[in-house]
Amino acid sequence: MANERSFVTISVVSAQHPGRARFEALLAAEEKVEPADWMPEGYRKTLIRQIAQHAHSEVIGMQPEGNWISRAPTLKRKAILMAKVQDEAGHGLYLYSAAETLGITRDEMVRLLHEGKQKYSSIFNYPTLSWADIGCIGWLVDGAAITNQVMLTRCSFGPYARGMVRICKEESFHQRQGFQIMETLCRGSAEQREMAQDGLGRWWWPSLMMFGPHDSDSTHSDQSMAWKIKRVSNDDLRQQFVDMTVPQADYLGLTVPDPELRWNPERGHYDFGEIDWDEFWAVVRGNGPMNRERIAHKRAAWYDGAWVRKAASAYAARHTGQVG
Ligand code: FAQ
Repeated sequence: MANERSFVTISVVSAQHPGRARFEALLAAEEKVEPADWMPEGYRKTLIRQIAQHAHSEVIGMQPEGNWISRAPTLKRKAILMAKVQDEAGHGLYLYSAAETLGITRDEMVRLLHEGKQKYSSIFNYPTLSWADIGCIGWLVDGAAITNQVMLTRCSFGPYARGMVRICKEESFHQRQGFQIMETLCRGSAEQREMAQDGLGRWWWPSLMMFGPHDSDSTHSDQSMAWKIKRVSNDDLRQQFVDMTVPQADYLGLTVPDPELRWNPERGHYDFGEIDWDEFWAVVRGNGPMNRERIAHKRAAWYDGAWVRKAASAYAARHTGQVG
């Protein structure tokens, strides 16, 4: 009985933590929660999960485009692609830094990724088979990423929201360069138009999958929306992306590979077909076309680069007076 009473006391105390009222007031006032503020443990864990997954996506996302740097069709395209891929590395670094403010280290996040305990976006498990795929990644993948990330600039957690502002600016340049590659191909030879159409055919559905499962199947959405981490639901964002992108495909003269796609004047939105959720979950669980290669490459780069990290931290330690 004594034990039961002390349990009740502890629960009441933790439910009434003095920081909770301030946390809830910050959310209600649309102000930012900062790392030093009290926050519920679930809020902290959700942010670590999402930000780490986002950071890993940016870093693994360098691989499909990196595959074409040595084969870009002109020097100008090569320079643009190199800059874009480096931007993605930078996005990963901003995001790892934002997650570190929540009490996890970057080494720990990388370890969890390598052990398959943290995820990265399904989209990066598809191969880049032609130059048009580089156009499709910029146009569709960066387009989907921006659609998702604009709402994250209003995320309740300050470091994530601020990181997103800068990332969105860079992603819009990425989206434009991808669209321009598609435009060039679509105005080119019959073979180039065919390449562009083939790219759209392969990247359309995986791009729609980036937004995650239907709202009714989403594990985290309700709580994340209540905490103002996510501000728009998976299905609403997916609809926004379809509504934005279909007119762009029409402008390019390309056919979206969905026989059910049509404008619905009553809804004021495009209706579209059902995603192959078996494929989505297979990719998320590690069985997509490129999952094994992506992680093997990531792990190899981490281990091959160990000497660089060691040298850099020895240099930093020396210059901050932490050694000899
Ligand atoms: N892939 O309950 P929900 C980019 C998982 S950045 C893999 O709805 P949540 C830039 C989800 O984690 C692209 N897994 O989850 C670039 C959860 O599993 P868990 C990355 C997915 O978190 C461009 C389960 O399914 N962007 O592209 C996916 O509320 C070009 C249930 O799902 C971000 O990460 C998926 N697509 O909503 C870079 C944005 N979808 O964790 C290079 C930030 C869902 O319980 C080149 N993240 N899952 O084991 C988000 O907004 C959210 O995390 C969602 C998912 C919307 C992705």
